[in-house]
Amino acid sequence: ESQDPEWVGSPIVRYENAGLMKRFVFAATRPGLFTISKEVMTAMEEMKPILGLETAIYTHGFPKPDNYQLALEMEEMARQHGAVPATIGILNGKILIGMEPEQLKELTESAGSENTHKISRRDLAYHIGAAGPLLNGGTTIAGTILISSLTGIRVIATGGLGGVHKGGENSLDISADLTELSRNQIAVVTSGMKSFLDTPRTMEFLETQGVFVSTFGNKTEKVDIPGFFSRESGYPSPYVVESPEEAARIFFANGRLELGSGNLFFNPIPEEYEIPKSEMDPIIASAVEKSSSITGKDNTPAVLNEIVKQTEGRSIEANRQLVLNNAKVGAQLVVELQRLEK
Ligand code: PSU
Ligand code: MN
Repeated sequence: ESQDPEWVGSPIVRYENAGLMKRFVFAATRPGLFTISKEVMTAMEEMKPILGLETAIYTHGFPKPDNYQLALEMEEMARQHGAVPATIGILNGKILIGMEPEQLKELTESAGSENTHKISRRDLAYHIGAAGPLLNGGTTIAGTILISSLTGIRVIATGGLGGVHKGGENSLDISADLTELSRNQIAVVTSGMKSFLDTPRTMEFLETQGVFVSTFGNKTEKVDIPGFFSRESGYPSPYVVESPEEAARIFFANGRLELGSGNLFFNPIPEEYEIPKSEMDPIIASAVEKSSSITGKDNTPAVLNEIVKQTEGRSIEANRQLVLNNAKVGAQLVVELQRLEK
């Protein structure tokens, strides 16, 4: 049991947090740009803990109709642990922050259609401003961080982080998730970078960009950066954090220091669902090889598809379980953060 630092709850902290209100105002004063669901709007007004959720995982990761079920389960998991879920995405040319079940259904069912895209920073303005048919989009971690940050949402839960791709030193394929993390004060709960990325280069990039990287575990043990489907990656985590409460304190300190950069909290897949590294390694190698001719934003979905095939669907269940567990931990983190800020 650790005690709160003495600055928790002081008048000066309350004064600093008044800045948060400005961001809610940003969303509220831009009519037509964001559509905030009733549930999320009420949570904003009442300063309740809000957990941001991405949607590229539904439009470009999970097969239909499981993607819709998962989206509902993610929201329910957040609610069960005291947070209001804000599922973020683009539907018919509008940025949604929080979705009604029918909207979630429409977006997830549109996965795979030619007007449903994967949305990162560079894609955002086009999808709400372009002429032509109304577009849909699943926001990546990068897109979700960006939109969350504009609207005062500080914690997001997700599955797998983008990173530096293998061979990235030549292709320059480096996920915008990393740069977005470096420029926004957001806490992201994820189970590792996607298994087929270049872990050490991704870590170097994050270090240069000043992003705090940690993994949930026991400080007295050696803890790896998790390998997504596996708990191990062979690469040590620079920091170990023991609980969502501790994560909230670190992120809170990050905010008080106005570092401007994000925090990564890796949450390893629960043991009972992991696919051991020894089993995954050859599958990943072959999936990457088979998808090597597909470049840009289509590479990630192609590799993931190949992994699903080669694990005969086990990777889907592993992914589902880890992402649900992240929604739980993300909710606990934001609940604790809100307590510290009061
Ligand atoms: N997990 C999946 N499918 C995905 C992603 C994660 O099962 O498509 C997404 C996440 O949204 C992540 C993004 O932010 O892939 C990174 O893609 P890229 O490497 O193109 O930046
Ligand atoms: Mn990329």
